[in-house]
Amino acid sequence: MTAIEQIAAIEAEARASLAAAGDDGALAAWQSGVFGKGGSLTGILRGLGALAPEERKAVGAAANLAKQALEAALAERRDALKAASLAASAADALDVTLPGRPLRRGRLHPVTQVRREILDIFARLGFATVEGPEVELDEYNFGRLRIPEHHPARDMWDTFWLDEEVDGRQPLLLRTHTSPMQIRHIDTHEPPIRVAVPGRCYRYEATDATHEWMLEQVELLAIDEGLSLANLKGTLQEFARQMFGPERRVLMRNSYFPFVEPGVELAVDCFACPGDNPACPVCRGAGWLEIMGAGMVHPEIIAAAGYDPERYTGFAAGMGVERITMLKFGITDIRDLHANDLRFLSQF
Ligand code: FA5
Repeated sequence: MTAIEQIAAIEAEARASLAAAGDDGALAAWQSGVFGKGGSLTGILRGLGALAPEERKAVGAAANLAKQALEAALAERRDALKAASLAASAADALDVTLPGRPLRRGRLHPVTQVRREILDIFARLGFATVEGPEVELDEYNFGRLRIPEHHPARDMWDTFWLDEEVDGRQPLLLRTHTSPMQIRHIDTHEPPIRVAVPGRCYRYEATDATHEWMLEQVELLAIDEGLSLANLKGTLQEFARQMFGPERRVLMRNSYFPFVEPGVELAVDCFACPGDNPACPVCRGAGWLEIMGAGMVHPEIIAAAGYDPERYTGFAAGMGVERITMLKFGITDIRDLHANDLRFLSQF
């Protein structure tokens, strides 16, 4: 084999082993195997001196060409390995530039928003918030509110009854209003009393645009010396002003509830019609939507709790939170509130 053939063989062999070198360590070993002290190409270059002058020129030129070509091949291989390793680490790396998936923000149910607003207004007027049981004794829901068994006023509040008993006491029912908390509260607290009682109530009701079988109420109870109907009226007017704004008209007219004397109800002018449309689902042409019953606490209830009704008087009110929500947001059908349709609920 001539020296030129030998150089070609070394180059071919070096190119093959370079292609097999897969990391920096292998590249360094290859480099010293070719260009190092005892390297294959170094051996040829070293032997040049022993050659005849004309042969030395040709072999030297071929050896230098081979050296340059192998150096270029090494640089190329190093770049290729680097690019491959970058691509591999990018493949399993976290791409921090990818935009996140947006979180859908929830919101409070419109009835919750309005309940909180009602309680905030009454808190500013000095009423503390307290709560009572939804499963109630007949005695508190009716009896002690002066609605004895077989009294026609029971027809106003038909409900769901339970077979269970609590501490041997029966009958139990789902409360029809928050008024039983009037009795529970005066039994356990001394005047002056000023409380607001939010909570769910249940009625055996034929539902329509303004009636549901489950409703929320907020009960108000104030007992003190010297309270009169004027205090009730002032409190409710201030509530209506803060809740609905000064431009909305409020009507107070007399009504009957066995546990108050005198009894009134509060209505707000209809938002859904000019007040004269008999087909209006909200007011049926009456022009007003009733939002609460109220009145002066019956003296017999104050006396039954152990207080002198000549000295202590009080007022109470029970308002429908869904009805107030309807007025507040212009909702024409109460049944939409608990139908759980997000397309409806997310508007408020
Ligand atoms: C009562 O429940 C009395 N406890 C209110 C009361 C309290 C009077 C204290 C005197 C003193 P009434 O049944 O009218 O009264 O209901 C009161 C309010 O609850 C109504 O004005 C109305 O806003 C709301 N409401 C009553 N029934 C329903 C119903 N089925 N669906 C939605 N809201 C109702």
